[in-house]
Amino acid sequence: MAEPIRVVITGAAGQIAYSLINVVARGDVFGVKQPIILHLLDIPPMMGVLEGVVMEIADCAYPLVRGVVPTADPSVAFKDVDAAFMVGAMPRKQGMERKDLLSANVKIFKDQGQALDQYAKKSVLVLVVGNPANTNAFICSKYAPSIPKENFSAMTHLDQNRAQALIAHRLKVQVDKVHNVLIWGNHSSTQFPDAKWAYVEIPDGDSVSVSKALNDDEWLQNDFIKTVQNRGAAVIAARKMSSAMSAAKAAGDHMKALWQGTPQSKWVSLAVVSDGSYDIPKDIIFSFPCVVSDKKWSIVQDLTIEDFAREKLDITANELVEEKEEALSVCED
Ligand code: NAX
Repeated sequence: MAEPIRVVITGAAGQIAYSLINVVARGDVFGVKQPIILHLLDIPPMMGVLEGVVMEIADCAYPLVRGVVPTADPSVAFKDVDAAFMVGAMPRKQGMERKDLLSANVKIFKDQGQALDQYAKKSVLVLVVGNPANTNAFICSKYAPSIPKENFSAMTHLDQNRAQALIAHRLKVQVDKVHNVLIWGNHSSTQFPDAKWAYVEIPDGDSVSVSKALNDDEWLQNDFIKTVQNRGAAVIAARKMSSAMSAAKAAGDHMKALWQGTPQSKWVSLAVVSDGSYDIPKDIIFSFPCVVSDKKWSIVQDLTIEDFAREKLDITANELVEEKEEALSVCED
């Protein structure tokens, strides 16, 4: 058995963490041969609740969990961590736009970026889930200058899973037969869910493009995009709380892709620092199609961007540039 790795989950007393701890502790993310020490960070008023979560972790009798460190102290939470799930933030309430959340949450990510910089391993892989996720990841990275920018990413995998599931449902195929459905841009309603490069496995072992299999580009360019863009709001309207089980599953999927790599010819949507690919402004955290190997992601290159997609990429990139400016002004206050 390998030496245990240290994994921090922030917002550990919250609803996403309640599902995510199970995903991580079972071995779904780092592998069933990788023991872990769980660091659980929340704010002081939540320590009583966190105590109950720690009791439940013990009661789950997870063989891979070799230690649990519940704390409200970032210097303890981020000490020597190998992977960080940055979930802790104020969740979006019904009727609230993501922009309203920005000023409240960006400061949390400034402080936690500084704590990561000071206490975490330099190789730490940081996944930001708390909203506005892309911009929080930008701020977190900015305030952790000793950790490579490439180690920070934000989650659009939930949007990707939603898009993949929607297409599989429409095609009446099993969800894991659909591949390379992409999310470009911000984890917000400006995101661009893109099925142009997606394909579906067919029974004879071959594959066919989703566009051909569906034969309904009108749906792919309209209702499909809108349904994925607004799925988070639809879940809030129904549940009166934001997505939690599906967010935890997606956070596990995202970190697994980073940690274990992506299979041959399978792409994953990761919101990562832009290097100017596809004429996206440099330095914003933008969701691109990526492949991962040896814990390093690279952006899939040379996809043809037609006018329809160009317009959508520019809308979501512009929103991220604006969010970045707003976040910087909040942090510099
Ligand atoms: P909860 O309110 O259930 O839990 C958040 C937890 O974070 C609370 O226990 C709170 O005390 C804690 N917290 C607040 N400030 C903290 C700090 N400074 N340090 C450590 N912990 C702190 O929210 P939950 O439903 O778990 O959602 C968490 C975040 O995920 C929200 O920002 C939410 O908007 C975001 N989401 C992101 C998604 C994505 O796809 N990127 C989808 C799901 C979700 O909406």
